[in-house]
Amino acid sequence: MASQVSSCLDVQSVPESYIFPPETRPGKLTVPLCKTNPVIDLGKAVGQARTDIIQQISEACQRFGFFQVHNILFYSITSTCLINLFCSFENSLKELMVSCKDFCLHQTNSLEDHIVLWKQVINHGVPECLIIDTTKVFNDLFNLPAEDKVNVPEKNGWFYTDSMKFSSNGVHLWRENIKVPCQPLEEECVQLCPEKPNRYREIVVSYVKELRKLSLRILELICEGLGLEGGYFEESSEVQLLTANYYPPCPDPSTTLGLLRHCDPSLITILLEGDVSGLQVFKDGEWIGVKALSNAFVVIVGNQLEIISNQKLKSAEHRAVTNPSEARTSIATLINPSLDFVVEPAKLLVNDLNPPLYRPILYKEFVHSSRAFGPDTEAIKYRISSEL
Ligand SMILES: O=C(O)CCC(=O)C(=O)O
Repeated sequence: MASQVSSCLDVQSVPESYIFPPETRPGKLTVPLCKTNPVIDLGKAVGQARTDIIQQISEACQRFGFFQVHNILFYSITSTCLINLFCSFENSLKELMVSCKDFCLHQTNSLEDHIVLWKQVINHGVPECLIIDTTKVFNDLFNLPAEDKVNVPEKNGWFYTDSMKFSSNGVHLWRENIKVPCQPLEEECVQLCPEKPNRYREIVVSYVKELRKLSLRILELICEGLGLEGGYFEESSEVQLLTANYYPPCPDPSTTLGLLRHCDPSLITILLEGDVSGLQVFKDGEWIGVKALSNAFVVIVGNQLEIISNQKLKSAEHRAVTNPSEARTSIATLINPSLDFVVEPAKLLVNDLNPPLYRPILYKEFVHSSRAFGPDTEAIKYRISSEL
């Protein structure tokens, strides 16, 4: 990515109002990286190799708690490929059931009890050129002069915030951000795109459509992995939101944060990390870095999925750190319920032995009772356990 510098944060040393107190700041710059996680080719999970692949998946999950996956669902539909599609689907399910075991707070011996927190997806079917174009369009947007990025929400529907607006107890985050509503993708929503950069509307509309398809496919796998009837998440996935972050190079990343620790208020989030790493996930009491991979997505379970699954799925606590040399742009699309949707544990997943851990709540209430979409997006995981 071209090195860009946000005018607001083009500084030689970190201004005091951006320095977090010692207990919140990232401190050490090198955290363990999840770079040794295996890449598993689900397309090979046929015939004799199938057992091997299942074995690799189990080992990966025991050792790393996550893995990267090839061939998740995307084959052209010829009669031969349909068979592959079926096998991949079945194995994707298995993978969803067993992955990220290490991240769960309450471990049990049953694989079915350990479900996905997050994992990276490659061979996801989103055209690479679209990923490149989308990244470029957001880089261009963040590089526009300040007056072109001005936020006029009532008129434009999108929310741009510069770094000065993000604060936690008076400390600013090292990022710029834009939030764009994108589903229901009606004409009105399309018209609400920023006018600049020129190709923004065309590219971002294509991108959110592709990402919606990918999200719904992954949700279908999760649905089946949970043992819920097909289409269970249809009603709870009506809304889609895009949020893009721009983190300029920072003179002292050990004292600053791009984004505070938080869990997503979504059902599911699909994050394009870009080519520059900066995402960290909290695992076993420490932060681990998620290595950025070109053309790969990180799938993050959000709070609503944690509630609906009655905590069989755990939302991942994550944050974004900065780095001294490269600007970083990340693009997340969140699938959310509509505001009037009542979020509650799925009836099929609760019984006398597994009582509901959350009371039903209107999504609107959830959003209002938490800083779900605020500039700080603080960890709201604890809030859903203690206050719902
Ligand atoms: O930039 C990142 O890697 C994380 C972004 C994120 O967590 C968010 O936008 O909610």
